[in-house]
Amino acid sequence: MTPKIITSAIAAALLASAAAYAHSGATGVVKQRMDAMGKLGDVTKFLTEMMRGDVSYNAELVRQNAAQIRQHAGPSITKLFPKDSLMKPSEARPVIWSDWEEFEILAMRLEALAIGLEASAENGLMSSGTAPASGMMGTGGSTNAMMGSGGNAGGMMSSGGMMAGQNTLPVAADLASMPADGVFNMLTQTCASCHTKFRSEKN
Ligand code: HEC
Ligand SMILES: [Cu+2]
Repeated sequence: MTPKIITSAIAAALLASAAAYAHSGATGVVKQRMDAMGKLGDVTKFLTEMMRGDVSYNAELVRQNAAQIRQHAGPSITKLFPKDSLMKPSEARPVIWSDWEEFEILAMRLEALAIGLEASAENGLMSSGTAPASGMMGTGGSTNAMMGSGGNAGGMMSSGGMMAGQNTLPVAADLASMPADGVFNMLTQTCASCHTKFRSEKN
């Protein structure tokens, strides 16, 4: 190795340990939720690469990673935010507890979108041209049955689909008929919506 390569390897190692160190003071529920959010961050980064086509598309991997998000969403998020848990170095904002309903619905929305991503994984990417544009052509009748939301195909644009606000729950059957990257975009918007309002920007 040339000295330059050695130097950058060391720099990379230092950066990695600095990132870990930044939150090493966290304990208890704050540490638990930072670890859980960190896991969400890793999974989302991987899925972003796949949705962009940097990694070749693999429906099974999309399903597995979406399941990871599902397991860290909904009640798994809200239970890690007991009232007024703002111990350092938490970036949580007090508004979480004054606007708890909105916080909770964003956590549930993330869970619903993760389930929707699992259901839409087989549809592939919008850009691949193989995904159905919309409608009832999901791959396999098991999808709707699994999600327990049969006759709810009210159309993507109406209730809770692509065009709906962040504070509503999406309709499962709509998500199941969308291209996976469309669902994934809605999912990452939900991460961002929650962070914008409920996480401080101090880091
Ligand atoms: C319901 C609200 C909510 C949703 C949805 C949400 N987050 Fe968070 N996230 C937070 C809050 C609040 C914090 C700050 C927690 C703390 O520091 O105590 C946070 C912190 C983080 C952190 C920093 C963790 C650390 O070690 O400090 C990452 C990374 C993160 N979120 C990623 C994600 C990703 C990716 C998603 C979507 C897949 C997501 N989050 C969805 C509320 C949310
Ligand atoms: Cu942290």
